[in-house]
Amino acid sequence: MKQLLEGYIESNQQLFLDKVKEHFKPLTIPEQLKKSMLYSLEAGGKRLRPILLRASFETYSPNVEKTYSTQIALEMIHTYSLIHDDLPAMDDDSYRRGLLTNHKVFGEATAILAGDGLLTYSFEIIANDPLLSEVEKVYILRELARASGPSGMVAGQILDMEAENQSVNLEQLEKIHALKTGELLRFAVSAGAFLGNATEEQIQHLEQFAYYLGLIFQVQDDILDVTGDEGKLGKAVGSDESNHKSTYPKLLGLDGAIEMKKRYTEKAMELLKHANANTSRLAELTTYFSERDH
Ligand code: GRG
Repeated sequence: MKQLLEGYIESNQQLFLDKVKEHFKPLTIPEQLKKSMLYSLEAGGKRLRPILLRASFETYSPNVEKTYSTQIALEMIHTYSLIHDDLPAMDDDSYRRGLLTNHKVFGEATAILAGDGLLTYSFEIIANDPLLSEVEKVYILRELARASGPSGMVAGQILDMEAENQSVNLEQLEKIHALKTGELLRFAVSAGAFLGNATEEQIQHLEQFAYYLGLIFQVQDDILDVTGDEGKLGKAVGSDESNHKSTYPKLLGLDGAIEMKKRYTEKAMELLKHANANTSRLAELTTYFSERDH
């Protein structure tokens, strides 16, 4: 079962990279900007958001070609957010996805512009997709803007910054993560279901599931900071980043964080059970999110 899921994830990663090349090859933009955008976009990464979108689509419909532009746009926005998050003005990180961060290679000004380019080009890619109807384009563009913008991920980022060195309770921590990381995951699930012709009711149901999936993703991220290789090497306890941020293990202890992840997973699985569709792929991905080791 695990191998089948990994094969599914890997084949989509390869397809994803092929499609990225198709979209960037004809693009006539300043060479350094293109290099900087592609450096981060092709730098690896698990491509969890694209696979989630695809799995949600396939819950309702088989014709996945229709999802590629939205998969790419979503990952481009995620990548822009990581480039900007790594800048000295934000988290000031030197490494990401095992490589030097974008600003360490191209300089701060180019990294900012690469992020801006990824963000805006993502919308152009969707608007130009001949496989999407006008109604689908408007829906996807609006929902992507909402999830990534000042009511979504950007709001989560500023709340996270404001919470630095403050004591934060569980409710506040959940709010930060539901916005900062959860909104793009929610978009992945709802956009996939919408393009697959799910009903409004089915989409709303899956959005509730995606809320818990986002929290599972984040609590596991925090757990890995303590127990994974980076944690063992001291990132979780020694670095500036780890000391000023609120995390589940800091708030609840490691065992409490693991228990919380279990509760979120139960909620997510329960919601999937009542989704009125074959949600087995989404259930497998939920387990994968909860048990991932990097
Ligand atoms: C700069 C507007 C703006 C937003 C940044 C998402 C984010 C908001 C910052 C990332 C900070 C961070 C490390 C959050 C923890 C959760 C997270 C999003 C991890 C990275 O996502 P993965 O694990 O990364 O999917 P890969 O590299 O696999 O794509």
